[in-house]
Amino acid sequence: MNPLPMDAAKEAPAPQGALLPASGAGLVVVANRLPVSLEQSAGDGVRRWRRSPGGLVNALEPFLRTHRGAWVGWPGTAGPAGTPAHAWRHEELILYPVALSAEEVDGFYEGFSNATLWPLYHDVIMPPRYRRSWWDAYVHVNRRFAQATADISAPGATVWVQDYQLQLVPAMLRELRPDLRIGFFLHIPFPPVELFMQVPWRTQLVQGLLGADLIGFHRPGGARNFQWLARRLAGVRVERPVSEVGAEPGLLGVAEPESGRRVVKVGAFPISVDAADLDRLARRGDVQRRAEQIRAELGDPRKIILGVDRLDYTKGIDIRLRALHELLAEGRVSAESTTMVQIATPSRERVDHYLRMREDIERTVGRINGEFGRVGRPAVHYLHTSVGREELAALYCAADVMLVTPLRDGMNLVAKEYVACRADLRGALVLSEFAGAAAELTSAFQVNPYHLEEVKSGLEKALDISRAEAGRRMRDLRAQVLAHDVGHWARSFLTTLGDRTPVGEPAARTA
Ligand code: ADQ
Repeated sequence: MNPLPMDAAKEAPAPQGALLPASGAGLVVVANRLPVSLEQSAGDGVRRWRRSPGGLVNALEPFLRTHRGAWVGWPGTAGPAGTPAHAWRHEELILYPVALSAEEVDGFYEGFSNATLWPLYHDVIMPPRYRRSWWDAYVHVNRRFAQATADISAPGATVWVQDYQLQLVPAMLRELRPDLRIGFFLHIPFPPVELFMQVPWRTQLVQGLLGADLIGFHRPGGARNFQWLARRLAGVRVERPVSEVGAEPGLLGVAEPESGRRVVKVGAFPISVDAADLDRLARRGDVQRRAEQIRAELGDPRKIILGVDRLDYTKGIDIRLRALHELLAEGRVSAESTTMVQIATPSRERVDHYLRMREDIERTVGRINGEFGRVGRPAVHYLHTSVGREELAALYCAADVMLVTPLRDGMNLVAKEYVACRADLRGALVLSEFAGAAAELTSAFQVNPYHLEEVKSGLEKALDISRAEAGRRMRDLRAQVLAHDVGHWARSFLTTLGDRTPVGEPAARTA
């Protein structure tokens, strides 16, 4: 048995079993977080590691299982610096923790990842902060992730690095293990080139990503921005531009001292949800009954509006509240017949402007309820909490209008989850055109979140939609989401990564 290298080991039962196959893992997912979280059992009060619910781990599970898979990541609690990592098994997954000290969490995670890259990549909605000490922590922690991955990967293994926290890992890993096949996927938007050019360490970031064999983005626009920057900052040749619709990956020729030239593919792979699973869940009798109960608990309003988000300034929660407030004030929506529920998962609570944003949102909710609620009947129900999968599906089923208004979002899975849960073809989706999902969910009521009147009229139309129009729109949305689920996303990324057709020769056609 191997100990957990974190403080958490004191409170969680030690993980069981060992461990990595002697020859190493054949498929390694590298992500900032391990796909488990520490939860306290209501029964015996002991804290245990539980698999985090989530599309990513579910989607990758079949691949991980058939390829001696492992997952490298931070367990989410700060521990002593430099503790040696030990692989451990959780259910069917081999997990390889990278321990981060409190200072590393500050500099790498809360600093460079969440106060520099996150706002920069979301169109500088908040000003990014550029601090040298944060950058140093980012380099250092990326190197630790690269080393951990190099240690556990079998010869010739496939490695899939996830997201903005780990953009230097591909090049660091290639240096340590040139035999590996390395993919990288960015879950957030890739910014316009003018914004990216602000970063003092822009060349290092681009070179870090260029260590991959395949770099994936949600949208072709992000992939094209990256190609431009790679040419400009790293001098690589664009051998095939990313196409407008993103059907075929673009190709970059990177000069290498030994081999002469290495080809890096760059493409768009829009992520999705486990649509069939959600569809099944939402049809279950207990979930349907819970949806009815939610309606009753809300006082059987004629219309329920729902928002579900991590509490983040990119999500535009304030905008939707302002839109509702004005519609109520103008008498275009009545608090007697319409109720809004906003579920906001606590997020990044140690970062200053997240705290301020939370206070602003709560003040606005208070104001709306003060003006339009009555005893036992608030106009907005606001819950600062995370809810379980069944409860979330029931909320989706109960909601007449799903309001998704980010100022910028890589994809936005909530919009797709709502659609996957509406087998009854009822309900309407109001969706920001600045969410990656807008490119696929064209039958939603699309709105510009910077244009308050447009958000208001989108919401009004969605509230007043006829049964026939709702059915027509939802049928279109569901056709898209059910056919392009998260399994499709993972398969297409891994197939493109594994395809070693020499460049210049056509790839084998698939049926
Ligand atoms: P996020 O910014 O976290 O993801 P999103 O895509 O909406 O945003 O995913 C959030 C997930 O958390 C959804 O599965 C949702 O159901 C769940 N969730 C949110 N609030 C919840 C609550 N209160 N209780 C329970 N569950 C809740 C990042 C990018 C996105 C991109 C994804 C995937 O910012 O743009 O779509 O990664 O690539």
